Amino acid sequence: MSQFWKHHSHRVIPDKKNTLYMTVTGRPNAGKSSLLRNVLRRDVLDRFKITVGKRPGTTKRINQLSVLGGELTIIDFPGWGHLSSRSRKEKDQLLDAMATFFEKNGKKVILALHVIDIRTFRDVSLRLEKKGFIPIDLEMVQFLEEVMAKKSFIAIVLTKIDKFSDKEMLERELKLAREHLPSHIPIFPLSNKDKTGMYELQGTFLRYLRKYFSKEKLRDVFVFPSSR
Ligand SMILES: Nc1nc2c(ncn2[C@@H]2O[C@H](COP(=O)(O)OP(=O)(O)O)[C@@H](O)[C@H]2O)c(=O)[nH]1
Ligand SMILES: [Mg+2]
Repeated sequence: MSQFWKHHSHRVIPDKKNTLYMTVTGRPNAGKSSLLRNVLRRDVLDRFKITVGKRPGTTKRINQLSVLGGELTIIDFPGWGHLSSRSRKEKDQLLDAMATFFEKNGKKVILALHVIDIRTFRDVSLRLEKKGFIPIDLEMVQFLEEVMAKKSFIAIVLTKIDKFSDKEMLERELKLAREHLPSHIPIFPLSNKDKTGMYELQGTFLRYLRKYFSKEKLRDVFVFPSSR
């Protein structure tokens, strides 16, 4: 267990018995809620209080949604990373709740998507790395790997690729991210806006979820790329 997460394991998210979990994590504004809006069916979204925000930290609470007759629980974690002293307590409480949840239920998390805004990668990760800190995104991914079962699926989603009008610049940022993220974890660059790259992510995680649930059942919850 990395030092960082050791300090954050007190608060408890109510546990549910006999459910598997799909989690979405990432800094505020990374595009977590937008991603869920793209992969979940509309009627499912209507039950899930997902807000997509312009301001960082819009999703303040931990949103949980029970699907597939209670067999799968989808969790949209709020972002963390506000360092202002006013929100520090809130941030600590959130990290506590997340760490506690993953330490208790990690083995039941079958699918974890960690979301990073590709535009912030260079700044946030590399600046920290230069100062001798492990970037928090990297730390989160390592933490997920530690607590989840070996056969579970972890992916890193790099969002907002549509923001690059210069394709060479995008390629450079993606290359940089690939060099700094663990090479054994699949990376999906995509746009929540124009849906570029969405198909690859959906295809991969839906194929994975079919190990647990029938295609018919999954169709009740997730958008299948072909049915768009
Ligand atoms: N252009 C663009 N904007 C995005 C993308 N993903 C998210 N956004 C925008 O980024 C902001 C934060 O998104 P949100 O999903 O609420 O982030 P969250 O805090 O991680 O849940 C919103 O204004 C979204 O519309 C993307 O791939 N491309
Ligand atoms: Mg959100």
